[in-house]
Amino acid sequence: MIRRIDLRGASAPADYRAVVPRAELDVEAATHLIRPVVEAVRTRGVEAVLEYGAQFDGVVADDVVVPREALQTALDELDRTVRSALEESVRRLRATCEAELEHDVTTELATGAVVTHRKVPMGRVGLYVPGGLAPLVSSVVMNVVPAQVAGVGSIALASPPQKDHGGLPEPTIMAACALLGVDEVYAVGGAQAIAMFGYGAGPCRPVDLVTGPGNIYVAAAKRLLRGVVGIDSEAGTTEIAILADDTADPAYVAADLISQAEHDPAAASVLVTDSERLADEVVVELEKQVHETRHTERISTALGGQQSGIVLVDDVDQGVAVVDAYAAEHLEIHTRDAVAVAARVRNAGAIFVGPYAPVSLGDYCAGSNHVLPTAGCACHSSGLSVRAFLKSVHVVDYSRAALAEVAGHVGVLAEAEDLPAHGRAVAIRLDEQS
Ligand code: HSO
Ligand code: ZN
Repeated sequence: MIRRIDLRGASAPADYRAVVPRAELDVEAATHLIRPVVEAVRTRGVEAVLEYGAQFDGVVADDVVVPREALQTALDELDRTVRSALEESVRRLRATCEAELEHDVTTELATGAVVTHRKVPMGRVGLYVPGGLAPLVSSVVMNVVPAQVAGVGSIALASPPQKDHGGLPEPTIMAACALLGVDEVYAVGGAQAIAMFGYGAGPCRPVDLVTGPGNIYVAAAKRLLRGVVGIDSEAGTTEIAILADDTADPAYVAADLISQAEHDPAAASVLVTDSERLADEVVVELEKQVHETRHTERISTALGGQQSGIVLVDDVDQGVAVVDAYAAEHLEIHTRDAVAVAARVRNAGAIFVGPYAPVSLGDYCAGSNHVLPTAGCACHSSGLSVRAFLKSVHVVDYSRAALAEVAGHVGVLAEAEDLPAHGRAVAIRLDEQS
């Protein structure tokens, strides 16, 4: 059911990225498919958004706005245990967000020569929460909490309209919005939601930044819209990689591979191990556990897909090199000295250390964020955090004396670049009074 890739004994390939499992349909290919959607929303606005809602979500509607009363009603009707679990998730995430909140940094380079990096929240952001195969209520928390802690003033949220709910988003998603005080909510999904945020459409004004997870089409829309708006990272179809040695518990490893395969038939579950015995035991466990789950078909498809696999390596050192090349959205470490091994990994969206930190803890209640870079983007992008919602404005404040002190260097560099007017703009200030 899950393929094997044997890298043992092989002279190490120059680049493991070429040999690790990856999906056939990559984000770049998906951009070609959704370009017309983005273009239609840019030129025809909310009319196009509604048409795609009918086409992709099967919901015929004449408005994209979710009424505030519907949000409040959903909260009033929310199961009490779900509400308290959400509150715990919010509490833990808020604690880590507040701890990482960055403050202005002021440097005095000489007397009267001061540069400040002023941290300013984005003015307006668009947060995306997927509906798809599962209503990801937890993604409301993961998007909204860091935005609020950063101090973003205007927050809009979009989630796909649901046929079974009168064309509104999932009730738990609406309830979580009300719980967090987000009242600008749109029943819009997929690439059209990202385009609506980017260009503005009907009642939705354009935003400065779009964040949130989604499927490959959402990730592709973010790639196309980058530049028109800021984006957090390409958080597309979910992935888990597990680096394990012979000390790992095969039942835990299998359960965790299955947990992320549960998201999507295109989800990726990858085990990297130097223990053939563990690999065999994990396969036995997978076969047993997959049949005990609710979404057997979806999970089997994900595990059997070419994006998933068991990679056999000679030792943990080679394993670290392989997972670094793979740059997983989620990486679990089940080895001896897991803390030390985790410290050697550069590329991962989030690392889960040891047997008691499964990815699903991070999905809901660890206090970390589950909006993470996928498809190898973890080598250059980070998971969603307060920092994503802040900009740094450089504020330069020099006195005349401080300017005079460095004026000669400015003049020399201006001449070196054949831009004498640059030099003159400094000299003119000093000439007059000298
Ligand atoms: N594993 C997903 C997030 C999620 N899981 C939400 C359950 N609900 C991507 O990190
Ligand atoms: Zn998950």
